[in-house]
Amino acid sequence: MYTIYTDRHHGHATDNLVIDGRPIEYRETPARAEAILAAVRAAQLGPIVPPTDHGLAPILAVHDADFVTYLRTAYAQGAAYFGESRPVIAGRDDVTFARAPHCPEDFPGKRDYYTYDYEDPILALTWDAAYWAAQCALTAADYVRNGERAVYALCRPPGHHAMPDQYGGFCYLNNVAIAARSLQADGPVAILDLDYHHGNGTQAIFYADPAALFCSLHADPDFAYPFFWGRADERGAGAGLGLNRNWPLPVHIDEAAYLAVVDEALDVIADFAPHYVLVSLGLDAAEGDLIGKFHITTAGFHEIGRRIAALGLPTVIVQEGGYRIETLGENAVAFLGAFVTQ
Ligand code: Q9C
Ligand code: ZN
Repeated sequence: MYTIYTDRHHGHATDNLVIDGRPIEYRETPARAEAILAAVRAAQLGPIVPPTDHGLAPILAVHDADFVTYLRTAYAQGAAYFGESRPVIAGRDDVTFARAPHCPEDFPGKRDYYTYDYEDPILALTWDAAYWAAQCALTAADYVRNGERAVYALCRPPGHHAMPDQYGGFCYLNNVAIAARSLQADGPVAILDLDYHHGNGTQAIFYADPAALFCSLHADPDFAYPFFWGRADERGAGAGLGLNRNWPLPVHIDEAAYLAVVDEALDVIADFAPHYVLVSLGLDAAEGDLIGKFHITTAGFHEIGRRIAALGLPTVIVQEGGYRIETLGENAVAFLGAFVTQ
């Protein structure tokens, strides 16, 4: 199995994030991707190759142009506005909020318009990292389009919380959505989101799209980020009505119950008969995760992978969350290995 990876993500890193005077431990770190990379390499899963550059067009097929322009220029705009270079970040921890009706002209207004929460820094190289993460997903899509059974995009930063025109939840560009949109040229796609958190960005992007089925298993948003999205009655709209499926789960669900829900989602996907499957692989559903509270074991991740692989469809696997560095690598390899052995 090919793994698509670039070290361009290293630039998106901070060890002294301060919000409202309080230091925040930002768990979306370079060490996450490095731990997975080392495990993929040690397990000899297959070639590890860099992304090719597809330019901005496939990104603009998902995200609004003004939002992309903002992401590209936010750091410089902030430096110009404040007269010094420093991370661009809104003010409060762990809050999501309703969107303002229009984009203000002045920088602090713009800054808060283009995000829906308050804990993600834009650093000097954040755009660069996000851009290349999207290119990783696009390159994985190319391989699968050209006949590979399954390909893994080791994306960082993650993407599934990124909306068409707002970032949040550690996500700036929606990598899986960008890959999915490019694959839709060949036919309908299904996206299965296994991250502990609801994939609200991906849901929003494909909500009314009749050529994309979105299925998400996640912690009940009554108790978990992103709070305002992910309920079972969010079923899609217009021509996409019925093609958005959410399974909000109890925050301490056990593995057997979780696997039964995976089967439900796979039945829905099989009925849809997509050309391609894309998996948002959040490893924060793992036992002992520092943010997620599920209890999926390493063996459980292999079993989930095995059941998805049994669909027999060409599959793009895109890395999302996962914050327990010690077990990220073995869980990723357990999941991915299920696609290699058949
Ligand atoms: N103060 C992904 O897993 N809230 N994003 C964390 C810590 C945000 C997770 C709470 C969680 C976002 C891709
Ligand atoms: Zn997550």
